[in-house]
Amino acid sequence: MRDEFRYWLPFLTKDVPAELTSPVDVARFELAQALPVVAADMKVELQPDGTASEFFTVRSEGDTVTISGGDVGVLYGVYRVLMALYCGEKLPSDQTQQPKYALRMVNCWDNADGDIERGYSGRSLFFDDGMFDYEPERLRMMARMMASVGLNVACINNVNVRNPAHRLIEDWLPELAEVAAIFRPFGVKLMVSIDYSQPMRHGVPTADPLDERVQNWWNEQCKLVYAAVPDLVGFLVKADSEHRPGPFTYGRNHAEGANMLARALKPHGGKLIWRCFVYNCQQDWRDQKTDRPAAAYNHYVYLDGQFEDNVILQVKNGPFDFQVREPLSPMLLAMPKTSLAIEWQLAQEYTGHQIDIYAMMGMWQEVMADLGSDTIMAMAAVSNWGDDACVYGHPFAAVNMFGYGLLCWNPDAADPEAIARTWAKLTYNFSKADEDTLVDILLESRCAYEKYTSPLGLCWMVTPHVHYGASPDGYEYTAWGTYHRASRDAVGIDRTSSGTGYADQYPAALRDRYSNLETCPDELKLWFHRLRYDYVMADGRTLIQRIYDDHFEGYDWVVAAEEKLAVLPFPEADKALIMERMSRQKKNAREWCDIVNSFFYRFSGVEDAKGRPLYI
Ligand code: GCV
Repeated sequence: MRDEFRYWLPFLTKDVPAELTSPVDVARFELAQALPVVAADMKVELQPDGTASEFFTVRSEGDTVTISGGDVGVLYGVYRVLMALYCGEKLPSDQTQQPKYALRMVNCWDNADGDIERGYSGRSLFFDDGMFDYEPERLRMMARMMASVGLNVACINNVNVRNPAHRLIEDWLPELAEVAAIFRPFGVKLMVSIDYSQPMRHGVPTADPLDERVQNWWNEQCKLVYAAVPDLVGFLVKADSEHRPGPFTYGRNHAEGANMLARALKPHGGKLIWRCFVYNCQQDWRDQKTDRPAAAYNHYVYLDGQFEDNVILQVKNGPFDFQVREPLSPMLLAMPKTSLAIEWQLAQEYTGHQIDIYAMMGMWQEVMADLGSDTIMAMAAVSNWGDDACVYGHPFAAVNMFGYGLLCWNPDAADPEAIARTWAKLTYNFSKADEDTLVDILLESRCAYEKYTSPLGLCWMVTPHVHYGASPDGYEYTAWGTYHRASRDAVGIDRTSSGTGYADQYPAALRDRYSNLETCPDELKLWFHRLRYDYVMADGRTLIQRIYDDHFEGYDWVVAAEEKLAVLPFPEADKALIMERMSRQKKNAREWCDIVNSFFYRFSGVEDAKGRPLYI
């Protein structure tokens, strides 16, 4: 069995032949191989309508099922029906489904040298040694996993476009077209990240978006790109962010910068996905006025309504950078006249590197509850794939890709427990009791990780650059705008109107919830407030005791999870990997617990009420 099949598609045994070029052919192929495995007595009929539409209708009566819909929709329907049958679910008598968002994107941060920025599961599936290098079967498998949960866009290269990745839209267009052809039968279209200063590699002396020579270069380049890949979704751009080039160099704002590219893409039906991860990464840590989370709102909100209609602003879920817990990015609630996409990070950069378990469904649910699913029109997520035998680094990290697909399909129905349970059933098919154990571990994993690392909204206590392991002061005196400002008496930053004012960027209800100490959730208390160590929390514990307790409890959870996982009947290959990762997670949790607790003990001088060891 190919490794990839292990994760939620256990009923597939054969690779999809390269000759199959339409979603309907793929749908028939998948059905033919899987139906005898999942429901040998069932008769399934496909009724594609010949359009590229993504909806599907499932009708079932007795042993007969009909799946109708658009050609891609029928493929989605087949995967859904196969998964439901495998899980023993009753099929609906008549149900139509269609995705909430037209763009359900996976962003790969793959570099042309084969390295993956923030990749924790091996090397690139697309590139090696400065050029395209891929195994078509493996890409087909990735496309298939995407289609099985309704994901439909893959951006194949890193948003930090490092030489020679700019060649993707230049002399590598024939190869790009070949990769697009591999993904196409699965309803997956490609997108590429481009370098804003790309014209300057070709004799244009500037990248000023208002300069005609720049505009002409992009207009001509887009003609070539779309001649090679007519269904390319468009370009993804990281500009003026972390030293990437952008319009600010020329005194232009980001509407002027984005619109220039959007106009070049528009005649071809292309979209411009413009990332809003823009902040001052050369801050003086002594500067208490500049507050990094406020940056994106300040750069973009005043431009609402000024973007071309094929521009989508892609905004990270939180205003910092994929920390273990963050409030919703306020700019997502402040641009009603602009198309917005939310960006998640499946790659566990700050959340355990796919060594520690961290299932993301709970976070999605919380953020979407504050956002409302109609506020945005697309979703993106940084991929957690690589060329490891276990594509996801940790087998359990696969639940994040699986769940992300379901989230994009219908965020209002993306129940964390249902996602975890379905994934567990498809992947391991345990007894109910064992499945419950696994599901509980997945659902609890996020809060456990938060507890032994940086609870209460602390953020940024990771080892600099690597972002795994504890270093409470590692980012404290740096230029990145990442401070907790712990002192002898207190910790945290006042972000209310009496402090940096960041909380005022939210609509009144959220602003008040966060600004008021009583209503601000414990998990974000130190995100929004500076508190003394003897501050008494709602449950009667002091802040310092809560910090100690969380760390010890987080570690204890890991110890208990290891014991529970050790007796679950995982397939051999997974078992070894899971237990190996678990022992690393335990070591990591121990380090975090002791380092952070000692850090605060040294400041506060307060002993742990329960007498557990704190180190001087
Ligand atoms: C792709 C963080 C990461 C970077 C990443 C950046 C981004 O800063 O550490 O590796 O760069 O976010 O999202 O652009």
